[in-house]
Amino acid sequence: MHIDNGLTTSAGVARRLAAATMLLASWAASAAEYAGGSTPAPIRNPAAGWNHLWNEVIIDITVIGVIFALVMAYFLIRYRRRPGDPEVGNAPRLSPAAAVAWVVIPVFVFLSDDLFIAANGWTLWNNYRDVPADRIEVQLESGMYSWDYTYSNGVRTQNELRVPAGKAVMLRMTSRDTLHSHWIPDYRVKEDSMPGRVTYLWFYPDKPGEHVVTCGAYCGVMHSYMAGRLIVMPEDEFNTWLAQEAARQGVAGKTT
Ligand SMILES: [Cu+2]
Repeated sequence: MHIDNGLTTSAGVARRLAAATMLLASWAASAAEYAGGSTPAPIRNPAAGWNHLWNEVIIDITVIGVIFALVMAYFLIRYRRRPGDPEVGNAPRLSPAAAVAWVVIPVFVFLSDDLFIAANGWTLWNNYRDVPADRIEVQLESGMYSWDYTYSNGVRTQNELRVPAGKAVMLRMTSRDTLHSHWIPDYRVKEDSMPGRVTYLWFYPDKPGEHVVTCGAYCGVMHSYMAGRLIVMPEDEFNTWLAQEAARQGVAGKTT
């Protein structure tokens, strides 16, 4: 029985080409839509991507390491020198083609794996730099030795960053003295803050909880004490807290 798999007849090929063209067009359309920001894109959480890539690398080097160790151990035993063996071995010489293949094929296999990991790293890096449009922004000024946050309504906190759960948070950072690095290990984000420049980082606090903020760049003798807390609160609790703080600090209604 003849089965038309779309590759044997010219009509089939044309049909496939048309389908591929439509697919490309729909990709282009969705990419343009995403760039235009008309549809909220799903959150590509850098922390999740980081964990995923980390596991991938660990599995990779473990599998490769174990296989190589086992093969090497087997060869060591199998081809060990026995009493009476000649000083110099007499293994058959490889043909030039076989010699080239022994170099090219393994290089290709391992480079493909490296390139695969590198491509994933590139994608992840882009997630780190691409802040979701639906976010809250907090300004941060670092100094020896504290983290000073300012919310958009003017509320200020020191060494305590409160954010609502389920919303991307972006920090716009600078420094009043020297180089610091705002590090939230649980969210796998760390970015330098420095005088005369504004840098940023973002993270996605998906559920309420408390996390450590610390400084990731040596900034002076008290560097190791430069720690703070990140408190992720349910959104309504956060809004209540922010309003109360605004009233307490006398900044209600003021925007920065
Ligand atoms: Cu510091």
